[in-house]
Amino acid sequence: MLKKMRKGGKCCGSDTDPLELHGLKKIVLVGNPNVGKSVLFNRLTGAYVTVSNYPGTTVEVSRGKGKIGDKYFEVVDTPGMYSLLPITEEEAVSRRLLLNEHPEAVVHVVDAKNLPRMLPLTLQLIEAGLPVVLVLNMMDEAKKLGLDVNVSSLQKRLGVPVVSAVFIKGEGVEQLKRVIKENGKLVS
Ligand SMILES: Nc1nc2c(ncn2[C@@H]2O[C@H](COP(=O)(O)OP(=O)(O)OP(=O)(O)O)[C@@H](O)[C@H]2O)c(=O)[nH]1
Ligand SMILES: [Mg+2]
Repeated sequence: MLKKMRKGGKCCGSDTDPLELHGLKKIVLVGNPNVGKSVLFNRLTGAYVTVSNYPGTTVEVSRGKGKIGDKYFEVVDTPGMYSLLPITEEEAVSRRLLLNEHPEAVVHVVDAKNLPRMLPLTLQLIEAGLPVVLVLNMMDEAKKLGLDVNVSSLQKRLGVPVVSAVFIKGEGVEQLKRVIKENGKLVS
């Protein structure tokens, strides 16, 4: 089932299709549950999004259209996942999305307060050859706890771009867009 929604819940019912996603390159947002993926999705996409069941499943996936520079992208908000080796139906859907939809960028959103728990998935994504950008979200809370994350050292050690963010305040969104634009397809 496909629902085209105007953000805020009302169905758009429009003749022209502001959500033409066909042929656009994809940016896929992944990460553990509750790390801020959907907050980022809302900041990257315009007024219209589609929410549909992933084929053959009851898992809902949101898709919207975002713009970086003068280029439009399809942005995909995936269900929370802990590992690329799926246990839940949600994780299986996220894995299939990542491996089958050939994203231009895979934005791994993590909670900066819990890096040791979050980074194993980053490594799995990198090992799978995906074009990963790591986003350390919730830096506001990490700072309150006195945690100091060395972004450039992490970036060097992982070999992928790392961006710090506070998405509820919009911080980090422009830098993330810049990184995606500059890196093009992020795989070598
Ligand atoms: N303090 C703080 N809270 C944030 C930040 N980003 C998101 N949140 C909050 O974290 C909660 C989870 O955000 P979501 O965007 O729903 O998380 P999600 O990753 O989409 O979660 P799932 O859909 O369950 O996988 C919400 O209450 C947000 O308001 C941030 O940078 N700082
Ligand atoms: Mg979400």
